Amino acid sequence: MNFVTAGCLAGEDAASIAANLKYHVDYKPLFYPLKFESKQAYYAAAQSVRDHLVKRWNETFVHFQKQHPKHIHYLSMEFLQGRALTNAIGNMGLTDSYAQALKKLGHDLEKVAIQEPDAALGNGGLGRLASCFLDSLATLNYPAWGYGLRYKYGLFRQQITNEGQQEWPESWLEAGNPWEIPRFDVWYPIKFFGRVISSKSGKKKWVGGEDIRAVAYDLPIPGYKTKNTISLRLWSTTVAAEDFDLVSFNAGEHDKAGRAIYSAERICNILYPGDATPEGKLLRLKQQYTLCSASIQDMIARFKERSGSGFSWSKFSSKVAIQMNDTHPTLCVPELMRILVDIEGLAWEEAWKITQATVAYTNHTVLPEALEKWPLDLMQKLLPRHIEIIHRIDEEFIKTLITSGIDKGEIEKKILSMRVFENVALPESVKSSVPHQHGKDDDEFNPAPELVRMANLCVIAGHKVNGVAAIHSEIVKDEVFNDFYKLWPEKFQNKTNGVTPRRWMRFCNPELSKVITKYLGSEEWVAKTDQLARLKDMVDNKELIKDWAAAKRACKSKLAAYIKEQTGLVISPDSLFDTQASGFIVKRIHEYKRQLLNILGCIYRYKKMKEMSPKERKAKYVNRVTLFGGKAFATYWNAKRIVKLITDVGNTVNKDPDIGDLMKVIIVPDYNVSVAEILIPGSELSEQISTAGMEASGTSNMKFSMNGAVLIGTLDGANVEIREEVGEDNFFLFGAFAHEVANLRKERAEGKFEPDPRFIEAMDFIKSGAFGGYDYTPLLSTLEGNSGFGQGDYFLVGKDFPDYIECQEKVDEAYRDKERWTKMSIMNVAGSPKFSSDRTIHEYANEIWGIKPLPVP
Ligand code: NBG
Repeated sequence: MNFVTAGCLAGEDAASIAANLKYHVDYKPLFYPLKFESKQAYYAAAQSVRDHLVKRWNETFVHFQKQHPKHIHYLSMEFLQGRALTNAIGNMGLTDSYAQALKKLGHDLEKVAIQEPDAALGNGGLGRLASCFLDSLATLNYPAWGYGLRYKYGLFRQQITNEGQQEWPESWLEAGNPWEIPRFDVWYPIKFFGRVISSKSGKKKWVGGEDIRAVAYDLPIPGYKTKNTISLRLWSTTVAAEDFDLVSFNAGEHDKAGRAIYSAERICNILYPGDATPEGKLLRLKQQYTLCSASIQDMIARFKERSGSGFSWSKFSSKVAIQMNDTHPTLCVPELMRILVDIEGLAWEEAWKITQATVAYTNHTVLPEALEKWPLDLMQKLLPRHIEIIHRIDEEFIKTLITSGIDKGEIEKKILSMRVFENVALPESVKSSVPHQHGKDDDEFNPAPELVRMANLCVIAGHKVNGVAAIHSEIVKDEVFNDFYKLWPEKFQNKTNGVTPRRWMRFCNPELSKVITKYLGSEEWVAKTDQLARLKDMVDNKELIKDWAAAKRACKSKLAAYIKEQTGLVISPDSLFDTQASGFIVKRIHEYKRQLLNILGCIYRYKKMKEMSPKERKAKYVNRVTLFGGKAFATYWNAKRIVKLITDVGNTVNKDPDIGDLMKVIIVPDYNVSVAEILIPGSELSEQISTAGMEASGTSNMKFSMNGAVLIGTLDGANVEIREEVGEDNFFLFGAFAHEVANLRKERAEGKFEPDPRFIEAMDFIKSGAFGGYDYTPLLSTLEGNSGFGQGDYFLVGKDFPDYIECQEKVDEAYRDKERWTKMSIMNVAGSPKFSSDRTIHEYANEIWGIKPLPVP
């Protein structure tokens, strides 16, 4: 019997795929068997595609197993994968076959694909970057593993009502996840709490406490136009069967019987559980440790297996590289040390050498308040052996500093700011070498909390430290880690972020992709984005301009239809589509993205329009739809007030008969990867308006630009490099520069800053009740006087406001000239080659990880 034609194994042509789809419908039903609607078709398609993936995934594993190349292991608390179906068949070159096969069965691929829930195991840029990196790693044939946690609930589902935002749990696993391969054969023990015992020989052992298991779930990640298919391994937590308390259960104490199970399972309930309470902090630490411990045990097991008789620890770092995506996976460092020293019996010095040669750290934020610090007592309780190890790392580091030639008068200050611990007494062994110690030992010392600075540990242990855009990496060297930079300049690098052109151009924007392919002559640009630069020479080609504008318009119509479906609002595709949808408004630090500046600009504009005659309005402004996408952290009140303000402004403006199509203000609900895939291609102007120096890089700026949106932005993060690549004339620049910000804040705090009357006018308009009776005082007061973050208007909304609205007037002027605008759009795409994550990954591979491509034959 031929299994391919019988449909058990998938061939690659439409007929055998259709047979395979039928096979999955008939033999692996997930639904009531008499129905075959889009949902059932999606699950059948997903299982069928998975067959193809598993085949490639197995072949890749076998090849890597034999060749034993060096692998990168990318550890991240977040992976924002989005939907898998379109991406998987696109990368494997099976889109047409699947579309035809589904058609044979009465289905439309697009309608089937939107049945898939988003895998939203992340908050924003950091998690989406990790997912783009996996796509590039697979595409470029690099040996790699992604490691994360399998959260039961993704980032919450957002509903927008007249009250603003409401949150609902995102139960993405409710109907199962057809893409994952549960690996019940791959699990590792994870311990919490307990105590450390020493043997006579001084060997340490961590015993007692709570034992759980981390079980692997693998998601195959296919590369584009290659067989190579790597793994994203997500850990789920549970306990061994014997930990179910049968005796209690039978005695009717059901809660007690299940306590151990629930304690283990809740580790993977959600990403970033609230950490205001000690219980919340403990849970987050448990998550971080689970990720690190399970992943490292897994790497070591594989290293041993693949090394066979050639096994030697001296080869570990030539086979294993670990990237810590921000500080969340810092515990990799003491965990690797613990395993090497306590379990494998290596000497401290050798273990430290191996650890340092293995781990590297990426910093994703310059905001000091966002660098993680954990209470020492909590860590001590949860991870007693790791704290001993961290004490030793701290002590050795202080000794290094003392002998590093730092001026005697400076040394104490440097030690206190650079060591791993904060507010912790200095180790006995170094006390005599430090001239005068203020701190713990002074009687009058204020008992500040004892903390573990995760970022310092990362910098001390990592062999490389990188920022994520040129300007950010400079700030990392000059400010955030300046002392470390002076000590170890060779550790510091820049790796400007990138995004995958597969998901973010080719698959989400088939309309524009078709035009690009037509003019470049082939689809090679999808893997080799350098080709896009050739569009520069064609920018005056009238045919191209016409085709380009038509493609953009098709994307806008799609977006307009989506907005109508989601919000009931009708918008005209002839308007300028102006979007701010960058990541999520999480926690107070994200006020730096300044959605408030954008909405205040809308408010000012609306007020001016109302003051004009209809004729004047039409002459001065172009029709514009301002779109917002983003989620406010549930307990971050100011962010929620901003959402409410946008909603209120929309409710007033969108219904105003004087205004009509001149202005619409809309929040696109539940912004996530899939929504972005519609929103970004349909946008013409992208708001990248953070306070200069505060956005590490941004990645939506790259996605918008490579989909032909023109940026209005500050000189911040990757905006700086985007402007260089696309040309000054194709970027609307405004606002204070990063180097001016500190001084401007100082002036503001000293009361020397006189806000522009137009800014006051916009604020007063809100206060007048023009948008309803909601009390916006707490929000508006952050822009005035000394409140909020210590100084009034920390994010310089008032300072940048006049420049911003004047710049928006230039946007209007430019948009009136449709041909000029289209050329700017083309120049943005032509300037985007640098922002492919393929470029970023090559740089990491060559300059940090030392890995080489290994294509599966
Ligand atoms: C974010 C930055 C963005 C950057 C992404 C990816 C965190 C901590 N940082 O500017 O705010 O683009 O990381 O590097 O999420």
